[in-house]
Amino acid sequence: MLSKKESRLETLEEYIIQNQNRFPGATGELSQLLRDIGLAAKIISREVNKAGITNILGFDGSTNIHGEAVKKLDLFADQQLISALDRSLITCMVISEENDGIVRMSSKNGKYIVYLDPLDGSSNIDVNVSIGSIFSVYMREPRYDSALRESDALQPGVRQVAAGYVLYGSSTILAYTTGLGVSLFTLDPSIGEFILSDRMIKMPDYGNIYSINEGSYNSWDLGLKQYIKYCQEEDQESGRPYSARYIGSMVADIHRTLIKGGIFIYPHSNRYPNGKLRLMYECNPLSFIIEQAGGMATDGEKRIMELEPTKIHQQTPIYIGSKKNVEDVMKFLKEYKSVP
Ligand code: P6P
Repeated sequence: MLSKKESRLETLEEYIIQNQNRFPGATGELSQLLRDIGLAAKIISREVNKAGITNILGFDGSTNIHGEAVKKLDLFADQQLISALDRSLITCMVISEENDGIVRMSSKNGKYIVYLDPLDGSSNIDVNVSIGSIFSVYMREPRYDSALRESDALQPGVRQVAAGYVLYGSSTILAYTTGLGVSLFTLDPSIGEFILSDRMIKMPDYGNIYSINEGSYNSWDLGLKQYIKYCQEEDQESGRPYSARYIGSMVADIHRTLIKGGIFIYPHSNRYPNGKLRLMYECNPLSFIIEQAGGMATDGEKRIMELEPTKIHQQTPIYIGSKKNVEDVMKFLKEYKSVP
């Protein structure tokens, strides 16, 4: 939390402008894009927080490209974020979990490409568990023609120029990074502003929480089974047994990991041979945030942000969190890799 002397209210807009001045030659367009996302987040937060009393809960009858029933709030969030980004004409295309292909924006010449998971964890909407929005921003590659192609969007996570999430929980929190550290903002609904609550946050190097859906235990690699067994053993010096925490909403699980340390794992399994979580609009942006806060994110072998994407909706296993915890699980995966 901010010290007393820093308690002067600093809004997201003020902070973005100040941050922009740290980029020589900044045009202010990325700042505008981040403000657009902040505006959409306020509108989504209002709907999420009153969803129980309007008829926006439940399903709208359609399914997304993954065959998942789309909830009304998913659609609302998708529409709010896309229209907010479209208005400032600096984004040329959006890729969203809720849309099959690329969404072409009004301006074909916008310099940014934005990936969105408009409302991640939507299976939790109807049971009032925290959900989140995730965004990831790339520069459009200068090319010989102005035609927009899906391939323009297939860039590794290390090329992100900004990324972040909004967590709609007991309060609404926005976290973002442009590569100069991670800052957190808490929405004050009484004034409709995101207020700076943590500047340049650093996560614990080591934590005693592990987060994984143990329902898929039987299809885990032996190394992962051995690591979880290690987490559950008594060892006071290392703070084991760890606590198990799993919300089933990635933004909420990652936010807890950012604040308290530990590790979040979504491995490959029989049901999800390539992992369930999406590389481009879940794993890359959240890995950017965690790395900027001093943590680590891999697919069990390689750094998430160095994976070369081949499809905009591709999935990947992910091991993400405090550096020491991720290093520990990778040791187990490597040690037991050749064991049948
Ligand atoms: P499971 C939510 O549907 C989500 O995409 C992530 O937010 C979350 O981490 C994961 O899936 C939960 O998946 O298989 O544990 O229900």
